[in-house]
Amino acid sequence: MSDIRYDILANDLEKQGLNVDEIRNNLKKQHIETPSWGYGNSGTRFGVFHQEGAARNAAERLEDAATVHKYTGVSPTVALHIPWDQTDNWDGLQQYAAELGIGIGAINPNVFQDQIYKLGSVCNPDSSIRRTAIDHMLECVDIMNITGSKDLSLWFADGTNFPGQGDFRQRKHWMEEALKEICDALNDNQRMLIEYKFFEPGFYHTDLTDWGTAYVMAKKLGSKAQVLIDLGHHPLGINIEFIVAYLIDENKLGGFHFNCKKFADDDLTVGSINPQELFLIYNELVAAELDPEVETDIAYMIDQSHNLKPKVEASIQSVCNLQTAYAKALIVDRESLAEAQAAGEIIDAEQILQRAAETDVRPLLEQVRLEMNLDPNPLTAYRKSGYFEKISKARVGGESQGWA
Ligand code: PSV
Ligand code: MN
Repeated sequence: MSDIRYDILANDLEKQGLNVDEIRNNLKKQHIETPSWGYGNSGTRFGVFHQEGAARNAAERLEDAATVHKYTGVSPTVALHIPWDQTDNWDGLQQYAAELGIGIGAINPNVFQDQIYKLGSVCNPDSSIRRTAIDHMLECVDIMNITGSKDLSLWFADGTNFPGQGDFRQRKHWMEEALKEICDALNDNQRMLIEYKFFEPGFYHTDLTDWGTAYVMAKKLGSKAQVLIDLGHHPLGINIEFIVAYLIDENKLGGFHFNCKKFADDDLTVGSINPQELFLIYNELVAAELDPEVETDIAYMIDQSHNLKPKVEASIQSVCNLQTAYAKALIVDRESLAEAQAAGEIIDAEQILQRAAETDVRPLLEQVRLEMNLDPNPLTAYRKSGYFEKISKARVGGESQGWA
């Protein structure tokens, strides 16, 4: 039986000519990958705040990811970071994930934390360090072959901090050579996602500084390489939704790392400060998804470490924010929008987007969750479940694998 609030909303959407059954189906098919590093202790460059119940190893991180999926129903995979999630038994870890009802998603090499990477990884002036970095990424491809992962998600801290420190063109060539070698090791069902970052830890320049530099690499490498947009890695004024549309049109948008550019990196909850921006990003994604001429294969992943909020709760909250943005984008009256755009009716076009953005989609999401046999309110259900109390008691002491 449906809620009266849902009936009123569905009725209103049908009147706009929208197909509500299809919208609910799309919402059920949404897939948001959570990061293993969002469940263990982590921090900023200034310090790490340890949390009660934080996952100490890869197996515990899988348990937390499975819990987030249990309450949201749309986060069936978890991304791993190597060596933070290193194990000598990949088959066993893969099997444990399956037992928990989730899968292992993107593999993220780590070529930024070891002491040897002080002056960079694949653009390091020392060829033996460049080799070590490439070998680590090739080892990650071997891991992908065991875990069945499709995406190798690459982020490089490479850059310089001082004028004259490096030769830009030389470094570009080193980057190209490294990416080519890794790309060649991928099979036809695998791809590399190239992340860019505007600044940090290189504050003078970064070797992959924006979507353009990542795009050039992906274009040269061919169909196995695409660009990954991490929302946190942009200058504040940038129009991310435009980048989304542009890369989709070039068939080069491969993935997302959701967080927020206000924080410049991984730790601010997606959609918490600027839900309108997130809606406009999803508006472009849905426009492409509904366009029969466009083919997309985008990995939607969260990249947040949650160093202040309780981790599982913050992950559930983030997934729910992404469901809200997607739902709002799905209810945009696209026919009327196209008409208003063609007629140059700016106010009407903007109002059409606003109508969707201002709609309270909670009854729609609650209905979808009920149909998926889930509690309509994932966060409340999780809080009542006793999971946090259980992990707080169980995860005391012992070795911690990972960042901190
Ligand atoms: C780097 O800032 C980044 O966005 C990359 O995706 C890393 O793999 C991730 O954060 C975790 O530190
Ligand atoms: Mn990222």
